[in-house]
Amino acid sequence: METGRHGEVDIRAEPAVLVSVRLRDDDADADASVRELQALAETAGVRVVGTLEQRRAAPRGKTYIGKGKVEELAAMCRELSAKVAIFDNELAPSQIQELEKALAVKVIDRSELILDIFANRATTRQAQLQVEIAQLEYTAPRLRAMWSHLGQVTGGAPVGVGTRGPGEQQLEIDRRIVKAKLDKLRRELGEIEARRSREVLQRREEHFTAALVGYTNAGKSTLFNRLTRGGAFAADKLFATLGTRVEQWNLGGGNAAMLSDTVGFIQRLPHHLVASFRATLEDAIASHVVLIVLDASDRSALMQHETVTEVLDEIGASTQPRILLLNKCDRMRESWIPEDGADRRLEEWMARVPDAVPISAVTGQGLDELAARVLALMKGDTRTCVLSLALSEGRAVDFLEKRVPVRERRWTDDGRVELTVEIGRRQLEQLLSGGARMTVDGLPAHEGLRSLWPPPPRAAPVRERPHDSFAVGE
Ligand SMILES: Nc1nc2c(ncn2[C@@H]2O[C@H](COP(=O)(O)OP(=O)(O)OP(=O)(O)O)[C@@H](O)[C@H]2O)c(=O)[nH]1
Ligand SMILES: [Mg+2]
Repeated sequence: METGRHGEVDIRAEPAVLVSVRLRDDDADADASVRELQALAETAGVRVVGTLEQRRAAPRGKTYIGKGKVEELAAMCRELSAKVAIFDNELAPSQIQELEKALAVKVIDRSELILDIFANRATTRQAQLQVEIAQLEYTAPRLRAMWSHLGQVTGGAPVGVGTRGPGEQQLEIDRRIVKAKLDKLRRELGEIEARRSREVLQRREEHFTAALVGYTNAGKSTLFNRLTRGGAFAADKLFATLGTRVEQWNLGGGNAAMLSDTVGFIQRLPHHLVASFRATLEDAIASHVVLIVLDASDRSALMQHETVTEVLDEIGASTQPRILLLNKCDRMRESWIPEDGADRRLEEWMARVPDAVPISAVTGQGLDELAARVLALMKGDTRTCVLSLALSEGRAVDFLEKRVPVRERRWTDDGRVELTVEIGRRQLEQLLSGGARMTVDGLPAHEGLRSLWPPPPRAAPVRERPHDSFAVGE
C-alpha cells in the first residue's frame, strides 16, 4: 500500500540541494548542524549538488523560508538540475506542499532523511518494525495535505472544512488502512520487545552489565569489538548500528561483565524514532554502569555530549553511574587545531569531567584503566570477612577462589570450609542471589551483609521514576 509519503521519493536517484535556516545567530551550532546534514545526506546516498543557507529571526509560516529565498532556491534547483530539496529544519505538512508547488521539486526535511537512513539500515526484525511504525506515524498527518493537494492538481472538487470531495473520502479510507497496519505492527513489535525485556532483566540479575552509549559515529562498535570477541558492524557512517549486541568483556582476574553496543544518538532525533527505539535502549537503561563514548576529536564534541546526556535522562537511564570515555585521542592533533594553535581540548574535558577516561578504541590507549574502573564498580565497596560454607557449595567456593583474594582457608570437622576473604559488596550480593548458602562473620548471610555494609540511618525519599525497578543496588 502506498502510505502517502507525498509521492515516494527515491532520494538516492536524484541530485539534491541542502537548505539550512539558522534561526538564532549561533554560528557554532549552525555550522555543526549543516555539517551534520551533509553527513546524513551522504550516509543516505544522496548526491548533493548545492547548499543554501539563510538567517531568519523566525520561520515564515507558509513556506518556512522567505519569498525571495524561495525564488532563489527555485533558480538554484533549475540551474543545478536538482530534483530534491532537503531542509535541515522540521517542516509542517502544509509547508512541504507550498514549497513543492513553488519549487517544482520534491521537498523532504531532516526527520524524513533520518527515517530513510534507518529504513535502509534496519536489519533485525525489531529495528524494521520500529522504523516502519515511526514512518507510518510520521507520514500519517501528511495524508490530509497530500490529498488536498491532489484535489487541486487533478481539478477535483475543492476540499475544505465541511466538504467531502473524493480526496476526503480517500483520506478516510487511507487513515483506516494506516491505523489497522499500525495496530498489527505494534502487536508484533510488542511481542518481540516483551521477550527482549525478559532477557535484559535476566542478564542483569546474573551478570554485571555495562552499556556503551553515545553519539552516532563516536566509535562504540569499534570499542565493543576491541573489548569483546566482537561481531559488531563498525563503519565511518552515521547510524552504522541499529540493533543491540551483547558480549562478554573480560575485566581481568577471572572477572567478566556483559557489555552491550547499541544505536547511536543524534541531536533533534525525530521524536517518533525516540519512542520506537526506546526498547532498543533497554540494555542501557537497565545496565549497572553506562559508558558514554564521545568522539573527543570532533569539533561538535560538546554538543554531542549534551545530546547524549539529555537522551539518557529522557529514556530513564539516570540511576546508575556514568563514565565518560574521551575516544579517538589518537587523532586529536590531526582532526582540528583551534585558531590559536594550542590544542587544550583534552585538558578542558578533564577539568570539566575529572573522572573521564581518555581512550582510543583503535590504538587501545586507556583501555586497561577503563577495565580497572569498571572492575572497581563491579566489586563495589570491599570488606574483609569470614565466610563459612558447606563443601557441597562447590560453585560458590569456586567463584570465591577465582575472583576474590582469599587470605585464609580453614576446614572444619563438620564438613565446612571457612574462607577469610576481601570481598566486594556486589560480589557477595551476587553469590547470595545465586542461591549460595553460607554464614558471614558467623551471622546468617543477609544479616552479615547488613552488618558489613549498614544501611544509611534514614533512607532518602524515593522519587517517582518510571524505571525505578531497574535502580542499581550499588
Ligand atoms: N582514529 C580513530 N578512529 C576511530 C576510533 N574509534 C572509532 N573510530 C572510527 O570511527 C568510525 C565510526 O566508528 P563506529 O565504531 O562504527 O561508531 P559507532 O559509535 O558504533 O557509530 P554508530 O553505530 O553509527 O552509532 C569508524 O570509521 C572507526 O574506525 C578511535 O579511537 N580512533
Ligand atoms: Mg555502531
